[in-house]
Amino acid sequence: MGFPENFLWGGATAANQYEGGYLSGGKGLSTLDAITGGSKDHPRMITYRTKEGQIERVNRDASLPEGATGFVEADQYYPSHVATDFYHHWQEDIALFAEMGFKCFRMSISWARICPKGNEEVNEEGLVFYERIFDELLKYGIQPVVTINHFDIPMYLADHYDGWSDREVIDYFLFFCETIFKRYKGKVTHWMTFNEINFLRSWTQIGIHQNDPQTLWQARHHLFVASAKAVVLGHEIDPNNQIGMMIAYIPSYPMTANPEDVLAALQFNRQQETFIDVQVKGQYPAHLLKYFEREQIEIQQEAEDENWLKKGCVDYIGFSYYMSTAASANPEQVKYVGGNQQPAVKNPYLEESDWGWAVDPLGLRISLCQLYDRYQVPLFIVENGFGALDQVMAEGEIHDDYRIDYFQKHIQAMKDAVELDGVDLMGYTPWGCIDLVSAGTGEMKKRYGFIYVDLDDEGNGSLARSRKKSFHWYQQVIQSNGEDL
Ligand code: P53
Repeated sequence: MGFPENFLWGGATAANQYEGGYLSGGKGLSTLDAITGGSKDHPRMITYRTKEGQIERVNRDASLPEGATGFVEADQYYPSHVATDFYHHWQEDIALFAEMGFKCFRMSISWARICPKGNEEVNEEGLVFYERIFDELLKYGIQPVVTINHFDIPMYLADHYDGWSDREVIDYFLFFCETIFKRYKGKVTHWMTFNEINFLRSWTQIGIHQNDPQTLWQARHHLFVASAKAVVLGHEIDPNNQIGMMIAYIPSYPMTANPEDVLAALQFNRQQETFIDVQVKGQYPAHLLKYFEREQIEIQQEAEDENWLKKGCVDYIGFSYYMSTAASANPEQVKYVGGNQQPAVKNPYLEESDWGWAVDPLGLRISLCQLYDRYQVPLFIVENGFGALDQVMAEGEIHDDYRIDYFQKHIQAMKDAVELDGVDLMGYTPWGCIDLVSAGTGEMKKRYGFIYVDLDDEGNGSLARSRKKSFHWYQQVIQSNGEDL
């Protein structure tokens, strides 16, 4: 009973939110380097230069006008530039992960650090940077779990191409994949292609200049083909490679037993499951093809694309789980946007974090069941966690009991799914195991870590690391293989 012996306990991070060193060691600019800090009520802004040379800003979810170029201003604060400085603290941080007993560590490789312009020019210093990190992890028996692309694209590809809506970007991406698969062969065997592929929709994430449905679905088609080709290539280079997909999973419940609400929830959930259908079953679901027909969306495909999608099915489903949501057929009710979700209904049965994310541990068991019943491939929870304000006490300690409570309940739900429902679960990597910059708001004060980093929303702080109460708690969870919660 309990978790399997080889269960991958660990933690998760992403380059743009953790690494920093944004222009060090030969790294090129990434789109996310041009996005300012923000807050729950003030969206992050993309800064760009117009054709006339003027500097403008738009909401980060918007797309850029044609010809605009992502731009970094001297007097603005861009949290990705230093982030929480893994670039200079990697040895210290990995030692802390080892102390917690991590079996794996999820991180992403910055595409612009390996290919500064996103094209076939390779930055050897960047390759060496990650190589040292992988060696250091392996020294402690920690398996690297690598997200190939987490929420950004080299700025050059966004400026000189139309980001992912341009088919040529597929080949540039595959060149990047080939470079890292070959270089890290034997060191990294766990990979996933695109982080939260269902959330990619803006200039910062995929470099597109408009985000109408036609452009967006064309870009998504290219992402699917690129992901499938990467899976095939990764298996060819090393048959030991396990290559997964990654989706943000926010299950929706019908607000009432009214069948119309049930249908609304089904339609909400489909929007996410579509992305799994393509990557696990290797084809577009029927309802999506009907949607294309109705909306007159025409995807430009090449003859072999269909075959690639079939051949490049993933080995596992990686997903993030933070919250659930509710759906109603009544448009009056569908106004509320909890956290960073799409329009939905507030669930009166659940409490929310300070950022409006509905806390729902049982929803994790429900998600695991839904996904496993439907797809029958191994699952990997690659993000879960509680973004909260932490208070540093006089002696420097942080009593984050609210975080322990969140994890205790979610790990119990995950355990039930394994023990009672028979779900095949590979591992669990809580998000931001060390404090890092929030993707949604760019804040530091929205913290997820077991390890505290001294840095505030304006970039002040010593970057010193310290152990929170949850650090010791998680250490004991791992040591007991999830028995001692
Ligand atoms: P932050 C929204 C909802 C669910 C997952 O998010 C999300 C987001 C994006 O805001 O993204 C993932 O930092 C993502 C991470 C991100 C993490 O969730 O907004 O993969 O990069 O940091 C938490 O609190």
